[in-house]
Formats: sequence, C-alpha cells, structure tokens
Amino acid sequence: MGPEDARRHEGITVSEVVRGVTRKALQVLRRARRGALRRARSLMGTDGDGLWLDLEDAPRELERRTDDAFLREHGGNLIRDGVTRVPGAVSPELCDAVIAAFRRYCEASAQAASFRDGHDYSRLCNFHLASPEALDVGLHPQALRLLDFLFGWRASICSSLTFNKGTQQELRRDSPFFHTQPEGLFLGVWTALEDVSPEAGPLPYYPGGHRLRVDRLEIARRHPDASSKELFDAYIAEVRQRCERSGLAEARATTMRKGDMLLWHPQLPHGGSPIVDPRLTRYSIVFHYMPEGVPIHGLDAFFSASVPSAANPLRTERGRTMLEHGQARFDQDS
Ligand SMILES: O=C(O)CCC(=O)C(=O)O
Repeated sequence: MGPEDARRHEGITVSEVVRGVTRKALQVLRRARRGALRRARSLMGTDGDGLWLDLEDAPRELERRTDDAFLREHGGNLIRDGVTRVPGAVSPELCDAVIAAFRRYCEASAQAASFRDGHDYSRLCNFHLASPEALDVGLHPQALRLLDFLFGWRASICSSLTFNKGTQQELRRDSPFFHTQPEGLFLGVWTALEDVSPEAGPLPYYPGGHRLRVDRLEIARRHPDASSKELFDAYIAEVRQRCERSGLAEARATTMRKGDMLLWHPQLPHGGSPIVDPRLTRYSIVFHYMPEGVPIHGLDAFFSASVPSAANPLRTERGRTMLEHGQARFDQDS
C-alpha cells in the first residue's frame, strides 16, 4: 500500500480535504464581503450602483443630509454639473512644498531621466507614497470632510498623479479605470499647485456629461474580440458623440488658481487641452478616491460582466486607508 493509499480514509485524500476546506473558507469570506458591502451601501444611502448624488431626488436628499453651506454648495454643483471648484483649499506654502519635493524626487530618482523631455517629466504615479507633502494634499482635512460627506462613508485614497505640465490627453471618463463594486463609487480631486495659464493646457470637461449613460457591457458584446484598450476607445467615442449630440458645451478650467481644487464625478468627460506655450509649466496633483473597503479594479473588469474576486492590498497612513502600490513611479503619459 502506497502513502496516498494509507492517507485515504473513506475514499477521500488529504489534498481533497484541503481543497474542500479552502473552497468553503473562500465562500464564507465572499459572503462576508458581500454582507459588509450591502451594509455599507445602505449606510451610504443607495441600494444599487452609483453615488447618492446620482439618485433621482438627489437635490432633496442633499437638503435632508446637511444644512452645512459648504457641503450643500459643492454637493449641489456635483449633482448638477458633475464637477465643482473649491477655491484656495490648499495653502500656497503647501503647493510650493509639493513642487519642491517633486523637484528633489526627480533629481534623486534613477528612473526620472528616462521620463524626461527638456524640463518636462511624464506623470509621476503615487507620489503621496514617497512625499509627506503630497500626502498632506491627499489627506487635506477640507477635502476629506467633503469627500466623506459625498460618499456617505469614509474616503480612501486609490492613487495619485503628479504633473509638471498639461497632459493634453484625449477625452476620458475615470469610471473605466476605477471600476468599483458596486459601480460608480469614485471621486477625482485635482489640485492646481500654481496658477493655470490658459496657454498651459487647462483641463477641458463637459459639465452635465456625467449623466449621459453609455452601456459598457453592450460595447463589450458588440466587439467580442477587442482588447480592453480598443473597448475603451469605442466607449469614449460613444461618450464624445453623446456629449456633442446632446448639445453640452465644453468648459475649460482656465480660472484655476494655485491651491484651488476641482472635484469630479467618475462619469465626468474630461481631458487635457493642447499646450499653446510649451515653456509653461502646469504643476498639479490629482488624487483618486473611493469609499473605504470598496473593491476597485481596472479596464478589464469594467468591460466584463463578472466581478473580480482579487482583494485590493491596503495600507494605512495617518489613520486613513489607501491602496498599497509599493512605491511612487513614473509612467508614460497616456
Ligand atoms: O491633469 C489632467 O490634465 C487630467 C488628469 C486626469 O484626467 C485624471 O487623473 O483623471
């Protein structure tokens, strides 16, 4: 009799038992996570997908939730336009400190030279994991107070991007890159670290474009063999077409001054306008947030009907959770 036969008891091997126990444990974990999410959703105040700001009676819901003038103003703007500007949120000293930290980081980083073109760098991802100054912006008390209110739940940092120039990027929505479960639980916060010149590639966006529905799964069904990138392009082409057909006017964030924050809805169509004067910098840092504990995944998940089961690794800094990305790194501009 061999060792496996010896371990065989009532026809079941040890490895089969281990597999069974693991399967059961995973089922229990998934059920617990679904339960926790359901409880979180009911506390956040919506049963389905999306933020409570997307509810049909959101203006009334806003009045019900707060009589604080600051929260009402920005909640109201986000409901109507999908975007709101908080003037002078970050002090000029902190803006300068982030720029100085960015320059020090670029000088010290072995990776930076490959992402440099003259005085410009490609995007620096997750600088808040390397710089306490950048983290100060991400954990800015006024921003967090607003975000916690808008989520109806504690906000958690998903990622950040730091730029020293305009991105000139094509129109996009953030929802495909930050696909939460349930859907649409995301907010972007862009901070100008210096006054933005109209010639430095200010951010273009479509106020009200966050309400235009484009069916991500229908696009995936229509292009069964397409890559995620191709599906994204098809999705954005449809978003652009819907914006133009619905007569929405494009706006530009040309009035952004040093320290101003721009908050946007996950479905707000936005991009980067052309840089007219290439000598100009446009120092900025954008943070991406989700409610704490909500699973978040990328493009592949957005164009799929199934929900990925991989958990997001987290870390906690100064009492706030954030996604664990290891360290800051440069990336090519998209
Ligand atoms: O800074 C910009 O031009 C846009 C940044 C952005 O679109 C984003 O992080 O989602």
